[in-house]
Amino acid sequence: MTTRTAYTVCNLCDAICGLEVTVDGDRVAGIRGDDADPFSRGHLCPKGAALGEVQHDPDRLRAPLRRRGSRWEEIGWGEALDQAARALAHVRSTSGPDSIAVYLGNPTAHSMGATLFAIPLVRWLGTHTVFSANSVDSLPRVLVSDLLYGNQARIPVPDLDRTEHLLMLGANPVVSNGSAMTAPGVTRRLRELRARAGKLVVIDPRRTETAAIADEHHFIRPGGDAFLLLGMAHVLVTEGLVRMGRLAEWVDGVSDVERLARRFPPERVAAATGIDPAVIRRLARELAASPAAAVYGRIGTCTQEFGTLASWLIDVLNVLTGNLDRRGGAMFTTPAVDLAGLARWLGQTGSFDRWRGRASGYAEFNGELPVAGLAEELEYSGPGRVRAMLIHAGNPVLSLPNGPRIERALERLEHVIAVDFYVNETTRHAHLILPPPSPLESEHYPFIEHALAVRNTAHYAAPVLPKPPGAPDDWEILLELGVRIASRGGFAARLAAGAVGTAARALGPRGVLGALLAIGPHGWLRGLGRRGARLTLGRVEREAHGIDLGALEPRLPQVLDTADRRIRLAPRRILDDAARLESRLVELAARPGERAATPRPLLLIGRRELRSNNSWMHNSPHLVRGRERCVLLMNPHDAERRGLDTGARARVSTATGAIEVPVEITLELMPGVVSLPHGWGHGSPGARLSVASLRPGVNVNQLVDERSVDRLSGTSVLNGVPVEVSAASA
Ligand SMILES: Nc1nc2c(c(=O)[nH]1)N[C@H]1C(S)=C(S)[C@@H](COP(=O)(O)OP(=O)(O)OC[C@H]3O[C@@H](n4cnc5c(=O)[nH]c(N)nc54)[C@H](O)[C@@H]3O)O[C@H]1N2
Ligand SMILES: Nc1nc2c(c(=O)[nH]1)N[C@H]1C(S)=C(S)[C@@H](COP(=O)(O)OP(=O)(O)OC[C@H]3O[C@@H](n4cnc5c(=O)[nH]c(N)nc54)[C@H](O)[C@@H]3O)O[C@H]1N2
Ligand code: SF4
Ligand SMILES: [Mo]
Repeated sequence: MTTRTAYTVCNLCDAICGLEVTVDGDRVAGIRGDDADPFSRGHLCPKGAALGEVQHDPDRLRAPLRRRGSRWEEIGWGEALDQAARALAHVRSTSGPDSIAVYLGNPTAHSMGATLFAIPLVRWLGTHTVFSANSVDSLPRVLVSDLLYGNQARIPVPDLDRTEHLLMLGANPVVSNGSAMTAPGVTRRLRELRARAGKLVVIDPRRTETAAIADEHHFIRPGGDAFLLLGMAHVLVTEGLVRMGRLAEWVDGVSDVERLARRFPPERVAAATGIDPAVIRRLARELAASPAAAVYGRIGTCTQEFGTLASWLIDVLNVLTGNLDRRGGAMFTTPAVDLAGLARWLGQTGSFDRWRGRASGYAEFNGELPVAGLAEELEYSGPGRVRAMLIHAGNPVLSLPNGPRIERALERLEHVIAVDFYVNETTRHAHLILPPPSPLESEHYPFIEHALAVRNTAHYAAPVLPKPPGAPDDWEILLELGVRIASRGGFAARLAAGAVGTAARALGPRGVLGALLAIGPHGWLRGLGRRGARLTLGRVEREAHGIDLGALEPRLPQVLDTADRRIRLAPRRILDDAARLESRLVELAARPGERAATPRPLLLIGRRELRSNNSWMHNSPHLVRGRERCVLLMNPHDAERRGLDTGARARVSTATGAIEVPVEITLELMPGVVSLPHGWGHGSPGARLSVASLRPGVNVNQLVDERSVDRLSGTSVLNGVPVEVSAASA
């Protein structure tokens, strides 16, 4: 058998590690981190190492499946695409575009082809009933970028390798490998920060793996970040520590922010955070004193009651301390493919509240509705009600709030079409499943991750293994669906579909990449290419380990896409939302029992695990072996009061649902807070996940009230969910 070595870039998370894959014939014999990758320098985590198991997983689908009653039959690609297109075209022409619902899941954004082809397909379908993982993830973050900088894709990233002081809230990169901060080998980078005498401060209701390697960790009451950050802003404002430096020239609204901050002294917000006022003051002074500091937040600051306010205040602190766009601060990237620039050029820098969900009433963002309204929109029974759904790379039954209600709504649809390679908790309700190639059978160029990376790099990878003969790529599935739906229209539509289809097939994602690289900031078409690093598709393809394009560079004011090219630090919508903070303080003052550092009732937060990837890698034997991971973490004080011991089973309930899980008692958890991971709850009848079903875990999203949102953005509250916990009856 011939053995060869191939190089690729892992697309499972934001870290984009280079992988060295050893292939024996058509089998993956081993996967290592690619030492020659200038960015990831050999880093690898257990998920990347498990890609071989995904490749050879007998449960992974290689051909389309059509449901026949309670059975599945394998069918050919031509027939499958025709049937899917016929169903969608019929629903669209008889009930209107909104009667087709769409969900785009997390892996859509990690797929080179789907990134380029999914949005155009959805736009072209013309439906308003569109949802994505964004509203359980980064929506507050992108909304703040839209409001402040005029472009949702301009997201400041901590200049991790040069910062002297990192204040991190609601993120656990040692486990998640970094998110909206592409930094492969992030643990090493954080250790290097400390080794150069920098300081890492972590704010989290759990003493996380990241907190364990930090200089300082402070427990925070879930949902308390906006209070903490406002308290810190208060200190900056009242102690004369606002030093914006060169930023002052471009920032509007500072006095509005100052006025707001003055109302929230640390002593007033302390109870809502569980953090001592003296500590809040010191955190602010130390942030201000550092010559190069960054404030950074992620899932814990986004998917909570005050998600937009907290995300906004992170940028506010970076601006007030002069750290935005400063070396070692929070910087904008200069990626080889300039998505934000492209968005500006296309006039797609972001939109908010142009219309509302017809059943749920939630505000639109970017032509999408928040998933908080998904079940309601599916259940809507008025004219143009939803009859069909296209689910791309998503498992909403496990991933979204009140999964069981979504599941019931799916069961009632006439056509559910899933682009996915597993029959899982969601796709078991599909009528057709169209499986894309595996990650090792796909080409990669991490457009989005490059745009959020702590260094500018470019990494293209050709497929490591051939896909099954005749099988389309993920992007081809999306393209062919569109072309086939369009071809069912009149003569002109057929003609246009034919032309667009031919051009798009000829170009493909690689062709688009070539064009985007050429016109990008490092591209050969830009006369002023940086330091000779002129990129062509050919060069990017040849350099199999990826190309380093240097450290982040200051980008203001060019990156501002507001009409007047200024930063709008105090958008009206956000200032108005601050009223909610006031009323929460009043509420807490009226109920002193809740005020202390120990929340009552218990507040549930989420957790990620190194060997788990959202809802879909639990069918890998290597990842699920060892100790049980779907357990409820609980502080000894709270456990004891409920008569619970490690290993006991607890019943966790809310008004939305109840589950039973094993308990693990640990001092890691702030008293009054409990933690469960998401993405579990396998073992549904009809799913084909033979490994995952042996250790199914439970679906935490059965507990989450889908109507509980950050009021401003519509983002689901996944952290800080009030729960009752008791010993499970035998
Ligand atoms: N309670 C709670 N819920 C959460 C979270 C939380 O912290 N707490 N986190 C939320 C977050 S941040 C996210 S991003 C979501 C993720 O939730 P989802 O959007 O559902 O995404 P995944 O669970 O990653 O994967 C979904 C599906 O994609 C398929 N898939 C994998 N790769 C590909 C591919 O290349 N192409 C196609 N077509 N399919 C593919 C998998 O088989 C799987 O069925 O979960 C959210 N849900
Ligand atoms: N191994 C692994 N890696 C992953 C994933 C995975 O499933 N597994 N998922 C990927 C995805 S889709 C994403 S979006 C990223 C997410 O990347 P991260 O945001 O870094 O990941 P989390 O572990 O969810 O970290 C959120 C932290 O917020 C804390 N927290 C909860 N509530 C609050 C609060 O109110 N305030 C504060 N300050 N903290 C709070 C939690 O305890 C947790 O430590 O990870 C990605 N990487
Ligand atoms: S850290 Fe992320 S990108 Fe790197 S190997 Fe693990 S899953 Fe893949
Ligand atoms: Mo995510």
